Amino acid sequence: MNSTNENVLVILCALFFSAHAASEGDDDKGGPCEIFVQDVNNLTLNCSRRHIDKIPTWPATLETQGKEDGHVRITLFNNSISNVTQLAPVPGNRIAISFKSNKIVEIEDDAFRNLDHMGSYKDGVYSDIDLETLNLGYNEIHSLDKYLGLSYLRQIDLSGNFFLNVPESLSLVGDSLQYLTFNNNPLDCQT
Ligand SMILES: *[C@@H]1O[C@H](CO)[C@@H](O)[C@H](O)[C@H]1NC(C)=O
Ligand SMILES: *[C@@H]1O[C@H](CO)[C@@H](O)[C@H](O)[C@H]1NC(C)=O
Ligand SMILES: *[C@@H]1O[C@H](CO)[C@@H](O)[C@H](O)[C@H]1NC(C)=O
Ligand SMILES: CC(=O)N[C@H]1CO[C@H](CO)[C@@H](O)[C@@H]1O
Repeated sequence: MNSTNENVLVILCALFFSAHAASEGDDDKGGPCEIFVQDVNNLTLNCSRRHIDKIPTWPATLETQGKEDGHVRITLFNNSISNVTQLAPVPGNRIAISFKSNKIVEIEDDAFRNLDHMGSYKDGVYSDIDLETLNLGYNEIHSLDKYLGLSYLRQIDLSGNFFLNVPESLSLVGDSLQYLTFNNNPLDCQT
């Protein structure tokens, strides 16, 4: 009886430690995101539901799988990221990013510098990378800095945040912006 119980315990412990070791091993292979190549022009970086609270580094193999003029979709849906710090460059020139359902309070001034035409300046030329779609829905954002300078943004989703008014910084992307989603904010209609 006792020895059976001990054996069960030993087996349970062995299972627990091997599962633990396996998940640590995955992290070592290049961060929490998975790459999906739909076709030569479209790549998705799935960083959704990874229990991460910081902007991750991209998998090391991304560099070789992307295409300079391809579309890249990055999804960070349903994590607990609170601070959007600078994202690493991605190989591609039309970028869409979703941060939907995180805990974002703060977006650093240089967060999207590596993904924006005007921000990303290397060897004397501006890059061809354009961040076109940005989903910041269902976070805890009160304001958007005017320094973001997203020169080619076409779509932004700011729904489900804590905005009291439509951020002035959006006028800076007025030329390119085509779709703004802004429902479910505590808009102060007096002002
Ligand atoms: C794949 O890329 C092409 C442009 O090369 C684009 O028209 C198409 O919508 C993309 N498909 C997906 C699923 O993103
Ligand atoms: C992304 O990964 C998460 C976690 O593994 C999974 O639940 C989700 O279905 C994936 N999304 C896509 C579009 O593959
Ligand atoms: C966000 O991250 C930056 C860079 O690591 C740091 O300087 C800043 O204080 C952070 N902000 C918050 C609200 O944690
Ligand atoms: C919007 C959404 O899908 N939220 C889910 C995110 O993940 C947590 C668990 O980590 C769920 O409880 C939420 O419902």
